[in-house]
Amino acid sequence: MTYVLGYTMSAEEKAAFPSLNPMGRYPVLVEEGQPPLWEADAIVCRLSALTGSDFWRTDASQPDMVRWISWATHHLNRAADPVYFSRVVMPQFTQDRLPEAEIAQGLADWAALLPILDAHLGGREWLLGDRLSYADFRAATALPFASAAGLPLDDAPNVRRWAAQLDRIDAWRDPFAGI
Ligand SMILES: N[C@@H](CCC(=O)N[C@@H](CS)C(=O)NCC(=O)O)C(=O)O
Repeated sequence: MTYVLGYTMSAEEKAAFPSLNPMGRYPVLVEEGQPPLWEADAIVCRLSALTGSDFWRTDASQPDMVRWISWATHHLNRAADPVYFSRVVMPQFTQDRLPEAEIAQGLADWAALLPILDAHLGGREWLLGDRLSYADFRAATALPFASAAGLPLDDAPNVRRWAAQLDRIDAWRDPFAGI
């Protein structure tokens, strides 16, 4: 049996976690006869192979996909993180906020990076062309929270169009439906 441990874990599953993931984090993919697989990107890669999907590309577009995953992880999402964390997450449990300089740096980086994404999406339906891939999900990680976090999209019409496209995917728009 194959299953992904995540937000719906029982207390018993959580208690077993240290042996499944030395990071103590989820998700973790558990497959019979295989060591537990942790890190979301690796899990998507494996699930895509198991289901015969090209959501994780294995063809000539694979380097392009990895490029956007890497760029989003190391640049765009890193810029958005402190802004989102301080303005959306922290208010839910504390009066504290991240230092204003950290927010300002995140916003400046976001403003500098977003045009790169917007230019690439001009004339392309998805990041890799005409079909959705995991790169779209990774690069769009901050978009569902952009408005609440005050991450501007005003000068990025292609990004807004692409975000609206993603929102038409049920599992993207409401990932916790039914949980
Ligand atoms: N780089 C890891 C991040 C994993 C991670 O930070 N997961 C969060 C949930 S999204 C977590 O387990 N946090 C600890 C907790 O909530 O107890 C990945 O991509 O899987």
